[in-house]
Amino acid sequence: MAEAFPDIPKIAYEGPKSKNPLSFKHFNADEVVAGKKMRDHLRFGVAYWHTMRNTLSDPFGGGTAVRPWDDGTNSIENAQNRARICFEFMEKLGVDYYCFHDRDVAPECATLAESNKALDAVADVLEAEQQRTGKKLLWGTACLFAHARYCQGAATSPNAGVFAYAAAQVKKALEVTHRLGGEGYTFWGGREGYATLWNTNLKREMDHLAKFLHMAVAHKKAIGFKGPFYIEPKPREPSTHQYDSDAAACLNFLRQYDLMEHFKLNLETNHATLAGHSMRHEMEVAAAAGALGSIDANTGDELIGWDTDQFPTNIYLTTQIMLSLLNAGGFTTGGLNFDAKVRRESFEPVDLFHAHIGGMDAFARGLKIATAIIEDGRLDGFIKQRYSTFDSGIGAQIEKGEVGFAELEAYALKNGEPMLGSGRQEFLENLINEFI
Ligand code: XLS
Ligand code: NI
Ligand code: NI
Repeated sequence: MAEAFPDIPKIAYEGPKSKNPLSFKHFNADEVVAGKKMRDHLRFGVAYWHTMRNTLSDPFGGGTAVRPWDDGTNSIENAQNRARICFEFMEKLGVDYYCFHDRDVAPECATLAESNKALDAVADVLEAEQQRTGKKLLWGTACLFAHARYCQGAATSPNAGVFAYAAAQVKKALEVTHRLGGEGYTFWGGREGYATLWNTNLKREMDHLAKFLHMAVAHKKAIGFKGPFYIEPKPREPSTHQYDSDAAACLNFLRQYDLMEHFKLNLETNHATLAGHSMRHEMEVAAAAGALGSIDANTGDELIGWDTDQFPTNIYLTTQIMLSLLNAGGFTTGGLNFDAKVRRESFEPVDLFHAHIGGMDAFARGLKIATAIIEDGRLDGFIKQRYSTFDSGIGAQIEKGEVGFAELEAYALKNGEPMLGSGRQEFLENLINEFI
């Protein structure tokens, strides 16, 4: 097989002074930062759907991507060839993980049985390539949103036959993920929501979604898959409203339907901003519930109100993400999956390298900066101090549940107006800038 990227060398770390665009300035895979190799902190993943399958079309025009290795057909051979090229890409880039949907790696065929066979045939290649290269599957998922049958939802479709089809697809995708040693499995419900409430029984749809996920848990146990399930929140797009709208809504859903112990969250930056939150907010909400699982690393555009899935290059953003991640103890099964695509104008294969290198370097800097902030201790010290009235006396009694309203009334009557300290936001923003 001819190489897909003959002119591109293996991307090496050359340090911040290098002028070579095809090198890392900050990501040095085996360098130890805060007690761990950078590759083990960051656990980068390539998103198969964007990197291997996105033609860069938009609602106003067809694809622009030039991918000389792809013959443009839906044949199994083309799919298998693409799979090999994905591994060539990961090897040159030095990314350790990848993520896929069933229908990105293999074609959807005329029948479910044929689609399953096609998926097996591509999984043969994925398995062989994983063994050859040591690359690993971060998570797998089923595409329950592209085919016309899912236009009114999958697990929340008003049609039971569609629910069954979706279940069959997840069953297979889960089995293939398990076969490939996937470290997790993701549910993103792009069509699990509604376009209008005039035709929707919201309660019934949410009940169905919960049933579906319980069945998935049962099947996971049946086949012995040990990795976590992730739910990926997103408020809208493609549906007008999606049930998994943000981290808090997902956690509430999981608790309501008794699914908490089986799920963590896969948080995506652009979804957080679509929900009107910062990524850090979503991470802190998930971490507080012990449900911070994995990250879809990308970014949106402030001037555009949809999921633009751009590669993250903003050091403030990566610093915040890495700070929350380090404070939460880092990844276990999760990683930083680049759920991002090159711009439509960036259609050459080499652009895929520039994009990933930029994202990896941005996160490497975020990791180093966050580590420096933590080691410095002033930020954390300030926050500790800010809550210190809860460390002893009446505050400690409140936290321990030793007092009620009557005792607190007596305390307030006796002590009068409390002495409140400044929040010092500007001071802290300046402090963070010392590190960036
Ligand atoms: C779409 C989602 C999707 C999931 C996987 O917006 O981000 O790509 O990550 O189904
Ligand atoms: Ni995503
Ligand atoms: Ni997305």
